[in-house]
Amino acid sequence: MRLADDLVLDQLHDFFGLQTKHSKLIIVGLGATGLSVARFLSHYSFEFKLIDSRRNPPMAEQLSHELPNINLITGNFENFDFSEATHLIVSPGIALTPQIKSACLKGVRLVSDIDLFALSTNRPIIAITGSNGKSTVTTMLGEMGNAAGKKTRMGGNLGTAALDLLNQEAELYVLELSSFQLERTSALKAVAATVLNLSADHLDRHETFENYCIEKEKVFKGNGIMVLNADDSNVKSMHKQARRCLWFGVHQPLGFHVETKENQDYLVYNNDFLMPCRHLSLEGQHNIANALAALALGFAAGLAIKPMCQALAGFQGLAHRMQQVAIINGVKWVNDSKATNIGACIAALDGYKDKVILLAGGDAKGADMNELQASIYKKVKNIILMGKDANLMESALNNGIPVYHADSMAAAVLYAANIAFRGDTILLSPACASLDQYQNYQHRGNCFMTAVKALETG
Ligand code: UMA
Ligand code: ADP
Repeated sequence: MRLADDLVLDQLHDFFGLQTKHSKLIIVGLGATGLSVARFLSHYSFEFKLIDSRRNPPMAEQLSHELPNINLITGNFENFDFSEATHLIVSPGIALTPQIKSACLKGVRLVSDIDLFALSTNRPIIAITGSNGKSTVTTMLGEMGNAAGKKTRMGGNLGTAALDLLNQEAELYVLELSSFQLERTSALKAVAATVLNLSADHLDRHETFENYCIEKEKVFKGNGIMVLNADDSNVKSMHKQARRCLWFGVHQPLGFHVETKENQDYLVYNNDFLMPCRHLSLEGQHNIANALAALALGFAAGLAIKPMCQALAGFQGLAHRMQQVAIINGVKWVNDSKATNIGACIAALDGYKDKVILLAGGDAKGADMNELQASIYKKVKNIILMGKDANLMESALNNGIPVYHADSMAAAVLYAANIAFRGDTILLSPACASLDQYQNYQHRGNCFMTAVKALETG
């Protein structure tokens, strides 16, 4: 639900000193976030400019259609004077450049779309971050909330910009938040929040793993319940004695965890056996961790356990995450294109008993590829590399596993098909971002699936 307009304006004023008559705002970036902020600020009659470094920003046409009077400036930011603003709303895809930081040092306030969202609703917010599993857990919780009788809206980094979720009917919001969004957010007040897990990602933006963890920890701003992964030492160290905290973990008997009874594994909370793990449609230990996290967050937000378990049992998973694409001549093809970092690729490989043929590579985003070595050594029999950092990956692996370099997805799929035997699994789990060769991870996954389907028909 959206608060009444005068209440929202009061909150914006109290928290950020925003005033419709006096504040000068600049929205930086015209993607999904920029457009949602432009709609929001227009609704409250704020004066603002919109800038984007690209000549033709993706939402320019939509903006001119919806808000034809907005001043959009395109082109390089280098000579742009950010200090002419009182407030900057910088889209998550844009790093905080020295010019932006220097404007902030001069007193310009940084506000995020997530801040604006948090100050515009009094409905509970569940906030989810982590290196991997965010979209899966956010979607699980969306379904759980609705099953438990609360009109639940989910979005944020998942896809729909947070401000576009605001509506009168919503009773619960579930937000997936990235380190980029959290970096510039200060007004979040989730009733329950989690960092699902931490492994190196986006180091090209955050420079060090420590910086990245500091940004992730901002999801716990406010006084809500902290939902913490007992299996992850970096997450565990975020525990604060003074705060209410709920634990989850596959390997630790704390809070929401796993126990075996009569040879069957169950999801358990304290001493209550909630549901057998085999009732989950999703495979892999990491998805058991995701289910436990979702239960803990829903419980913290007051959702009833029974409908949450029913929703979990019916949850079929998202495309491009360990998605079985086809079985051709007894060979299983799996699309895990969303594995855009090392942690996701390791989780995928660790879920297999037998060795697989792995398709990997792309943009490593500054990550140390050596961390993949152990899992690849144990679980991969052939590796096919593609993309910008293929050579970097090969030199980091250096473990005697046969490597083949492919210059296209079609060539990679064809090669994999030729070396596979009946009973093998061929897994696309790139451990890298896709943007060096594709529009996004969906595009990469679709190219993989098209190439696999071509084998079937050809
Ligand atoms: N860009 C420019 N110049 C500009 C503005 C943007 O070159 O002036 C580039 C950015 O560097 C980036 C791209 O445009 O490569 C998109 O940036 P953006 O901030 O405009 O993106 P939005 O369209 O607003 O989408 C953002 C999130 N994107 C990013 O953080 C990069 C979306 O997450 C999110 O769904 C959306 O807000 C709504 O909340 C996507 C994502 O890739 C899925 N997230 C990263 C991830 O999951 O790893 C963090
Ligand atoms: P995110 O939104 O954080 O990127 P997704 O749910 O989209 O997370 O999954 C991204 C990738 O991470 C997929 O390859 C998926 O198989 C893998 N994954 C999902 N949950 C986990 C987890 N808990 N730990 C490690 N990897 C995971």
